[in-house]
Amino acid sequence: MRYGIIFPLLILTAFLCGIVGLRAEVEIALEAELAQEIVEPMIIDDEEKDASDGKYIWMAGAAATGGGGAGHADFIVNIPEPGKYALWGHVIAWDGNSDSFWVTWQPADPDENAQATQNTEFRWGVGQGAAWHWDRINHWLDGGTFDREWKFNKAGETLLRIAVREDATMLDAIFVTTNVKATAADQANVRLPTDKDRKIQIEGLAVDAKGKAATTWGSLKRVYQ
Ligand SMILES: [Ca+2]
Ligand SMILES: [Ca+2]
Repeated sequence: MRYGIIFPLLILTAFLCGIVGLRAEVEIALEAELAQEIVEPMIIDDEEKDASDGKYIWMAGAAATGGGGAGHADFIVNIPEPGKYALWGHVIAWDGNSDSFWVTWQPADPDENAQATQNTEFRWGVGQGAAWHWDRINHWLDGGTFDREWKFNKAGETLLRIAVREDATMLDAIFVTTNVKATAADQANVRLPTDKDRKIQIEGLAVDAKGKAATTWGSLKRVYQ
């Protein structure tokens, strides 16, 4: 009789473990200032207090005024499994003149220069706030603002570009997750990069110190051609 109870319990345990295993999300924390390539007038800065690891990126400018439209940061994000992904940014956006970026993530998105095309599919309307806060990357369409998600058919290197739309919008860190359902930062389990995250971000790509960008771009092309 005892075995008659234990055996189903074992099966139930295995089943529950399976469910837990399936629900484990991919989570990658990136420092904005450790992007593989940062093109001016997007720059690394350290004047705004309380940024993760003391630094962030932006196109310097005054709040409440116009300006922007040039410069970007490129991140090679090595995703460990195919599937749908969401992005969160740790940001400061002072006001309505300093609260947007252009975002493309290839190969889910096309190789499109959103600064040139002004395609609203790639326009991120950044949640405003004068202190660092998390904001899920959305697209701010002419008909409304909706959370974005990206679908990748295979694991490997992907290319995330955050490009300046309005100056004075600040980006401190990025959180990558397969949890596309969470609409609030705490639900998404967001975190700022740890020392370990920064180490992975730097060393995970340091295959060839010379011409690192060329190496990674070359491999990106190979993976997705
Ligand atoms: Ca501005
Ligand atoms: Ca930072």
